[in-house]
Amino acid sequence: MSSNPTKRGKGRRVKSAIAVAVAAGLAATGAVMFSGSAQAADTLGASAAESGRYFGAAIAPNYLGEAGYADTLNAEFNSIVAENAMKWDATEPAQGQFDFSGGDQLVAHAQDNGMEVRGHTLVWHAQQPSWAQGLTGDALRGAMLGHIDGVASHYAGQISSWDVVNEAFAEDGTRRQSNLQIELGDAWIEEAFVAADAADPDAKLCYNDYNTDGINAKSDGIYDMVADFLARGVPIDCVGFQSHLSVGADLSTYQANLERFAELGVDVEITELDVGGEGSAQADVYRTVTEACMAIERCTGITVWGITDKYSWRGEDTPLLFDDNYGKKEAYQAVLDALNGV
Ligand code: 9MR
Repeated sequence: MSSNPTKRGKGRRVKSAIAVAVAAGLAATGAVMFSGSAQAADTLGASAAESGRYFGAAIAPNYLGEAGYADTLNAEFNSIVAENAMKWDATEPAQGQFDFSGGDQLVAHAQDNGMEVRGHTLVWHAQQPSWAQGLTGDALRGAMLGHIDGVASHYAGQISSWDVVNEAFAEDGTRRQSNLQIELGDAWIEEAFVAADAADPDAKLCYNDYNTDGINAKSDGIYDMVADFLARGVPIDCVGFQSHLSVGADLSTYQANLERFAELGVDVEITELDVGGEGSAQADVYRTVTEACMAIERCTGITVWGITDKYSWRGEDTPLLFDDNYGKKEAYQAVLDALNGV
C-alpha cells in the first residue's frame, strides 16, 4: 500500500490537521488564542486539545482501581498508552494464543472517558515472550508477522498511532544487533510496517526510539530509514521520540531534530517523556520539550511515561508531573503554561 495520506485514509491525522488549521485560522484573525485569557484551559489534555493535540500518559491497568490514579488520569489527560500491557510478552504468552485482558481494560477506560489510545509496541527486541526468543529464520519471521496481525487486527480502528517498531537502532546510527536484525536482515522493519498497515489501515504507524533528543548519529540513522521508506512507499506516518531526559539535558537541537522529520513528511510525537530531577531545573526541561512540540504543526502530541513518581520505572529520579500523592509539581505548571502559550 502507498503512504499517501489520502489513499491510506488516516482519519486521526486528518482530524488533528483540521484542528490545527482551525486554531491557526483563529490566531490569524487576531484572537489571542493561547495567552492567559479565558481561552486558556486548565488541564493538560484540554490545553493540548485547543491546538488539536493530545496530552497522554502511560498507564498500567492494575492501578486504575486507585482513586487518586484514576481521578488524575481522567481529569488531566486525553490520551493513554499501555506502559506494558500491549507488549509481545503480555499479549501472546504462547504462540497464536492471545491475551488482550490488560489492553482491553485500558481501551475501555479510554473510550468511556473520551481519550485516544496510542499502541505500544508491536515489535521490540525486549519483552519478547520466551517462546519467541529462541526462534530463527522464517520461524521468527512468521512469529513476528503473526503477532502483528493478531494484535493490530484486534485493536483495529481503536488506536490513534501504533509504535510498530521500537528501539531498532544503536547509538551509532546502525541497526541494533537484535535477534530480529540478525535472523531476518534489514528488511524486517519494513515487513513489520507493511503487516501493521494491512491489519489496521486506520492507525498511524510510528517508528519509536530513545536518545534521539537532538541531531545525532542515532537520529541520523532513523532519518535515513524514514526517508528511504517514504521514497519507496513503505507505509510510515510518524516517528516517536521517547525523550527520557534529566535536568541539564542538552536540548540545543531538540526542536530542529523534530522539525527535520516533520519536513521530511511524517508526524512527530513525544512518546515517553520523563525528566529526572526536581524543582525549576526539571520544570525548565519539560517546558523546553513542550514548547518545541507546540512550535511544530506536525508534532501531534505528548505522552508522559506515567502519572505519578510513585509508579515510575525510574521513581528514584522523581521524573513525572505529579508527586507520590498526586500533587502537581512545578513541572506540571510549566507544561500547562507551555501548552497554553503563556
Ligand atoms: O516502563 C516500562 C517498565 O515498567 C518495564 O519494566 C520495562 C521493560 O523493559 O519497559 C518500560 O517501558 C519502556 C518502554 O516500553 C520502551 N522505552 C523505554 C521504557 C522505559 O524502560
